[in-house]
Amino acid sequence: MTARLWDLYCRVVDNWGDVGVCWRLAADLAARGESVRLRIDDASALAWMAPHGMPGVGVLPWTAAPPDLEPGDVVIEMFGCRLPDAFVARMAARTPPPRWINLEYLSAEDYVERSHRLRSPQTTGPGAGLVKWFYYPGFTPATGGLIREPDLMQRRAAFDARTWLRSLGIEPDDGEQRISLFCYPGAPLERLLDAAARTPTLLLATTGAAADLVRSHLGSDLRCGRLRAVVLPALSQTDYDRLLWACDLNFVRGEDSFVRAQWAGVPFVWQIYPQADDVHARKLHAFLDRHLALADDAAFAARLRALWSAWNGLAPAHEAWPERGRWSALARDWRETLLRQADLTTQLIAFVDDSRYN
Ligand code: TRH
Repeated sequence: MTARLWDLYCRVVDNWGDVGVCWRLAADLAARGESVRLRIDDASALAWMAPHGMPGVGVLPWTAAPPDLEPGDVVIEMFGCRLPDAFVARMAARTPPPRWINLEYLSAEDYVERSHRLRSPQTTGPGAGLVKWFYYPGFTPATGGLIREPDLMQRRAAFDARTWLRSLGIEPDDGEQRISLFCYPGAPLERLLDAAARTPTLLLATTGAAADLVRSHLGSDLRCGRLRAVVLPALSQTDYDRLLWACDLNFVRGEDSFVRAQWAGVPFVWQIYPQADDVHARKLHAFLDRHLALADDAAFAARLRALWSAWNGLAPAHEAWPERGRWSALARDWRETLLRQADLTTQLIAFVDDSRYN
């Protein structure tokens, strides 16, 4: 099969998830022999997120009038970022026209299964005559799946936390629980610290908002009770995965780290990207509904939902923490469920090859 040429357009709204997801997809496509041009308006985060780049991925600036490049075989409009008209016009002039896909944000809500692979004929504008396809990632076989590199589980299984932590200059203590923290400003960290400081805990705070919060709560010695904290530098995506694998509990946010925590297979708490009108509350509970359907105890499920709600400022501070043994079992069972569905890149390539979706 000759390698296809994929054009991925990415507009960085804020935070790191837009570029994070786009890079993972571009790199995963290239690792499977595809050729990818990632056109992005702010590639600065890739300097630390993917310092070595990826053979097969060209990163190009998304300027107002992109250079006259012949559109590739597939054009992916990431998160509905709206392609430049001049490029769409060239897509319409190409024979055959490229497959045009709008890859949407991740959600567990029911509308995703109904909307996945929706056909949208373009009747006006520079793309008149073209068809745009809506592609939704998701948690069920009726969706486009989740990004999962083919060797991810093998790498996860072969990982040694102690060795990796030492490579960062961190000496792990077997008696400590290890918690990673990646959150938005304003996360209710004091509740987490109060609970975690009662037992020996190593809190690994990621760069940015998490580090700032930890410093403001713990001061320069980064300790409270039986908890000690370490502030990490900005990690590559590969090392961020290793951080999640090295911990017993992961606090994640947004979209990409949220998915990567699920592949880590250990308990996690998700801080969802806040949206107006509590739209994010519906998204959070839609995920919990699916996730907790695997929980075998109603009281445990209620405690986990209460913890996630409090962490997202959607409910008063939670009381009891979920029992860790059940929580670990849920994380493993949930990952097993997800591993049974084809990964996003495999499904996307099959979608592009499927003549029914021309
Ligand atoms: O940064 P985020 O909050 O991004 C958000 C979400 O993507 C959200 O859906 C979107 O609407 C909003 O941006 C605009 O969280 P997320 O999605 O986890 O992306 C963070 C990326 O940064 C992810 O790819 C992991 C990566 N990362 C590293 O590579 N190294 C690090 O040290 C850290 C902390 C993160």
